[in-house]
Amino acid sequence: MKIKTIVKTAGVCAVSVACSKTAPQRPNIIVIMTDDHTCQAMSCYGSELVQTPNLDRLAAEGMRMDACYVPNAISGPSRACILTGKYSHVNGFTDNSRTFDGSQQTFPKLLHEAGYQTAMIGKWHLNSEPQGFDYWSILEGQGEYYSPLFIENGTKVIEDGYVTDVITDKALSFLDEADPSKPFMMLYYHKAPHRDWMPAQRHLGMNEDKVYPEPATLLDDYKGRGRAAAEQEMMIARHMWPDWDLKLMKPSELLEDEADSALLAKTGNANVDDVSRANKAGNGARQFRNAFNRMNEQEKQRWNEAYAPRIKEWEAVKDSLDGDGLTRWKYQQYMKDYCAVVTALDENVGRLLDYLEEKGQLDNTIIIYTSDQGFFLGEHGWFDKRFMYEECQRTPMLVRYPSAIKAGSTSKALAMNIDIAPTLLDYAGVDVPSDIQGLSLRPVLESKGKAPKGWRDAVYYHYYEYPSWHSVKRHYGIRTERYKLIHFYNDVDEWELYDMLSDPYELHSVYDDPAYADVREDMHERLTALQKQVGDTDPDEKNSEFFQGADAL
Ligand code: SGN
Ligand code: CA
Repeated sequence: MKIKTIVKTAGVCAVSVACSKTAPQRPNIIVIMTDDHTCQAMSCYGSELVQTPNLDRLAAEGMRMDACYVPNAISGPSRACILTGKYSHVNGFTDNSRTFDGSQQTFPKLLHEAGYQTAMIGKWHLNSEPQGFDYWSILEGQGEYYSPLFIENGTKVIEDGYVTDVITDKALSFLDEADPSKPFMMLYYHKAPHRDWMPAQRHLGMNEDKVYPEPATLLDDYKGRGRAAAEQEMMIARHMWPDWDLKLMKPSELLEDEADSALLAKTGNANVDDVSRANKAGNGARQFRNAFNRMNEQEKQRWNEAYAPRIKEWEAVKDSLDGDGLTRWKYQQYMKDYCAVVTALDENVGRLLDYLEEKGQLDNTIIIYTSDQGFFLGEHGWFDKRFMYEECQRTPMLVRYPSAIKAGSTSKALAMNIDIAPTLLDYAGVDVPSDIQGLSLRPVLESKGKAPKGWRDAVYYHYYEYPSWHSVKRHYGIRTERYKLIHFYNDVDEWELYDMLSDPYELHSVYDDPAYADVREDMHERLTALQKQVGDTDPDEKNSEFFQGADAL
């Protein structure tokens, strides 16, 4: 008898006859999340800055989501949204100063209860211990690029090597030891390419001769928008530090400092408490010295050799550069380092894919690739994120699961990172609790990216961390397929409205343009309705109590 193959929804049943007799096989799950990796630095999204062949492979063999948005473009909050499938005002983790209430419902816990082996490896950044995992090994706070300190099932351990490689080593070890009779779910969360973009030894100097294309808005003058865009502190020219960000300290300035070492021994991490505060006062040099001195002698030597030409060039040009020239020069250095860090990331994703393939596990594993939010790579003259502007509200999302998702498909359906939890529960055959606010992406993934009838037609956003790093004012808003309405509040009360079709770079708010009066009214109504739907009513008032202040970071 010829068995008729009905490739239904993958992992549930591939062969109708077999289905009736054997228990359905549940898919393995890997969520790859990077930190501050943006679509503009992925060749599968059309980037000309860097080649990412392994991420491109994920896109070519799966689906590239082109309209995936975060509800709050900053690390801890984004992570909490993913874990819970709920917005920040519901899961309680509104800004990086919060402590995640680990007793609440999360999708890893639900999968664990359903028999999955669960692991969390890499950057966690939620200030409380992970719950719901059989194995966890997390970076402390932001983590370090070299000799990173991990907390592994509660014990601190410093690992030799480069953070992106080490996180992958740990991921592969977990997979090696996993019980083959059960499915696994692994959160494989990178630090890279977070500031201060320190490349791996093998990539030192790899981009030094490159000249990167400049984004159209690199020399933005912030006219046409309100105070928030003008008053932020994330300008490449003014807020990107030569010592920390651009690696311009001379070898003689990098010698280990006794006070720094004592602090390092105490905290095990240069990026917490005292150092972080010192950094705010402008002590990027101290922070970089700490990061640098985590390298061994050979690594330090190679580092110094690699950066010597850049330092020499800086000495020659620094007095003559000002304004636009400074932005341009710094932008080039920023891209050299950021892209080198992305290269290590891409290589390591390749290692993971090769491993799964070799073990015959690639096709029965749902792989999601995303970042905790997008990032500015010079657009508007900026680095960092936080704004509801497109470069960082939008985040990459690739999904590979060949038996359900057509290879090389793309989707314009409005997706959010709170959709990850219900999507994975859905595929694992676990009931999606009714309090989860995201939507299962399964109908989109399984119809070549087409949104089903009744799919969401807008996404909500709310950012809270102000006053703090980079001085991005608190704001909330709504984005529909065409328009974006934003309200900046707290020490300001300003609205912005963008027509993304005629102004994709968000340079001219049309909030006060009479031609947009009807759109403005409609968008206000939609925003109010959406806030009611997601339970974020009266947002200006409620949030005064949320942020604990920059000192709590
Ligand atoms: C650190 C960085 C900031 C960054 C925040 C939050 N400063 O404080 O530039 O915005 O993290 O980033 S640094 O001097 O330590 O590099 S997040 O991705 O973790 O939210
Ligand atoms: Ca981040």
